[in-house]
Amino acid sequence: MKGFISGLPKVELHLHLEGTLEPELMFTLAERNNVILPYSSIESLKAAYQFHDLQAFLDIYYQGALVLQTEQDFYDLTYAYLKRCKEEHIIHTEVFFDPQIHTQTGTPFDTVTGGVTRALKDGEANLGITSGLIMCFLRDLSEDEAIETLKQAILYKDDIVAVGLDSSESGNPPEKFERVFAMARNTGFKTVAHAGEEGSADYIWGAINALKVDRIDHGVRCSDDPKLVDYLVEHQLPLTVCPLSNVQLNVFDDIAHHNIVDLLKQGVLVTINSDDPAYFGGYLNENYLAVAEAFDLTKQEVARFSENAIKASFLSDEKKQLLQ
Ligand code: ES4
Ligand code: ZN
Repeated sequence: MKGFISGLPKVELHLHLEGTLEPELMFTLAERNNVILPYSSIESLKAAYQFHDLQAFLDIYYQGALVLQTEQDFYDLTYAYLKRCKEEHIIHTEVFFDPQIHTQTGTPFDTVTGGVTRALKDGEANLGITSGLIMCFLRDLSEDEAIETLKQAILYKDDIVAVGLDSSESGNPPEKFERVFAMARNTGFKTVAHAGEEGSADYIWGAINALKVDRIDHGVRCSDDPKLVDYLVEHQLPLTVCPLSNVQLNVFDDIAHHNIVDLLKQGVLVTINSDDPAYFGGYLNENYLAVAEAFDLTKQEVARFSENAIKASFLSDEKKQLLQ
């Protein structure tokens, strides 16, 4: 099974670039940029990676992301992930970035987006990996700040395929961003949103009805509402599920209690993704393997996840057909 999964051509749809910041690169960039980290060694940093919930993780994730400051830093981060994709046989990836983490602390939007897009272009030219870039709004910040960020993204319309919504879910429902998402859709961006990770099934309905999203990120709490599961099946609205992330953040007690295989069997268009692999201890192949082993899946069942990801991607229908 391990060999089958690593050889399987895969598509990743839920990956935060800042969540691929490995401890080694974090220390290198901290030194390069004269940032003082509150950890004396890579080991003590890794020892802090014990998250009891989403907020505990986000606190560490935002702190780590502050070592990223120059265009070259964003290039190096992105290109390191793409090299990892090559090793993992990921042929196409749609990646998130959080420009507001960086603009809030004085790094210009152009520095961030410029470094990321230059690496994505080099990744396609040199490694043959195609990609899409998804700009996320931080949902714990205001609507005005999201609008300001969207205005900057419009100048990169050719490089950004979609906008998304991430960060602290509780108390920040999708409806808060209804107007920004309408503006984004009218400009021609696709839309996605994190919903139903820690938040209830109502947040998933909010992402569907208020934000009119093309995919739901996580969405695992849909199981609490049978009508919602029916809706997801009927409309084949994709969920980008992140199994190891969900276990690390205590969304599920362990992988054997995860609902992804249940959802697959009910006909939901579920996909497997790695979320923040540098923090959650596993890139895409390890997420596939954890699910395959816990549920004793056949190769055919495992391949379904990869077929679903091709379907759920923002690739053109022509390109999807070439991959299927
Ligand atoms: C995230 Cl796991 C998760 N949930 C919400 N927002 C995020 N940003 C980065 N990882
Ligand atoms: Zn995520």
